[in-house]
Amino acid sequence: REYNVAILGATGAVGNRMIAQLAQSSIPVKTIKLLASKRSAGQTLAFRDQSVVIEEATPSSFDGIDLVFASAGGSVSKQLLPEAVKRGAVCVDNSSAFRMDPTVPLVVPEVNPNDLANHQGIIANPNCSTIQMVVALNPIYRQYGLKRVIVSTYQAAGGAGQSALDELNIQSQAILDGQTPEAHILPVKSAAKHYPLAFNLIPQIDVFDEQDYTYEEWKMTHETKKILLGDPETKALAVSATCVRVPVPIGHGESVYFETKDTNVTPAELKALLASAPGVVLQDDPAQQIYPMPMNAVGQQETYVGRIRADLDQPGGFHAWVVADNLLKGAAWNAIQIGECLVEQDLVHATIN
Ligand code: A2P
Ligand code: 11C
Repeated sequence: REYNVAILGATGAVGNRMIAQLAQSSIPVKTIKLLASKRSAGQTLAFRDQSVVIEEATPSSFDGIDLVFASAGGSVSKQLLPEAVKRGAVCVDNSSAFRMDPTVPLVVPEVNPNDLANHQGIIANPNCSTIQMVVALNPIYRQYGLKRVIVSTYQAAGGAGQSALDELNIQSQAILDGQTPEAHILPVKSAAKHYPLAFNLIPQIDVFDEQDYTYEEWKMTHETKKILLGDPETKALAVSATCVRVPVPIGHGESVYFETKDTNVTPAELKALLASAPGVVLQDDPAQQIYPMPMNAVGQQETYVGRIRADLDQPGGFHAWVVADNLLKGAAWNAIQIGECLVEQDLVHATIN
């Protein structure tokens, strides 16, 4: 079987990469439709050797479409994906709009591919910082059990979209030219205040909740629990996060502290486990200064793990450093990989509600 595929948000930082990842994937594509806002309609983008005219996304854009990959923001997904499902399409959505819906599987193919079987037309792609962390933690969780995770993130500008990437470049040049940089995008476009990211760190990603966590931090807690344990509210695993934007274009880094239930496990055993874990590349040789870095992860589909060491005081406590291309494994590649799983499991079909 071949599929009529649409990419919603095709002109964005993630959408662009969805086109490239789809082109290399095992998904048999019969036709491709590239959708964006009215602003981009009429422009062209390449899919393989084909030049495709971008169309404005409307409900009728999804007539005859089998499979949709969406990355045009939560409000566009909320408005258009139910329309696509009504027309018989299966949608993989990169926004946070549906992730906590109990009827929507939240999937990282290395971790919980079996959750796809119960989809009702929409599958959610997790947040980028959650994805790379669970790829690294899942083998440890399955083998040794996990009690607690405390993560501090070092998140690249590209996570906030093409406009944030562009602004980082402009600000960096302005500072090098001796000018005062302007800031309009970060930490949150709609917020009252904006701060330059160039030559700076911003400890705010997304808006704050009533407990003074940012929504990005909230997502890491609840998405990790839903993916690993099937319940976003479970107390069986403690997860807390501090998320920081750093002036790196692409590639999120994470300092992950975790406590295993089995307190006899050694760093050598964790390294051996991760060396053969799906989607993981172990880069851990302090003597040779081998460890993961964002610039080496750019353009790669894998999650890189290193700096594994035992906590000095807490039995069963460990530290690790986890890096991935947030726009690929954290977004476009994970979404296309979900598409490959849907095709392999013959799950690209309209649902009966
Ligand atoms: P456009 O380029 O036409 O604005 P990013 O995450 O890099 O900012 O990209 C956002 C993506 O979402 C872009 O492809 C953008 O298209 C698309 N988009 C924004 N608003 C809409 C909309 N109302 N309908 C369809 N696509 C949209
Ligand atoms: C960032 N993690 O780096 C965000 C981007 O929920 O999919 C992705 C937000 C999301 O800014």
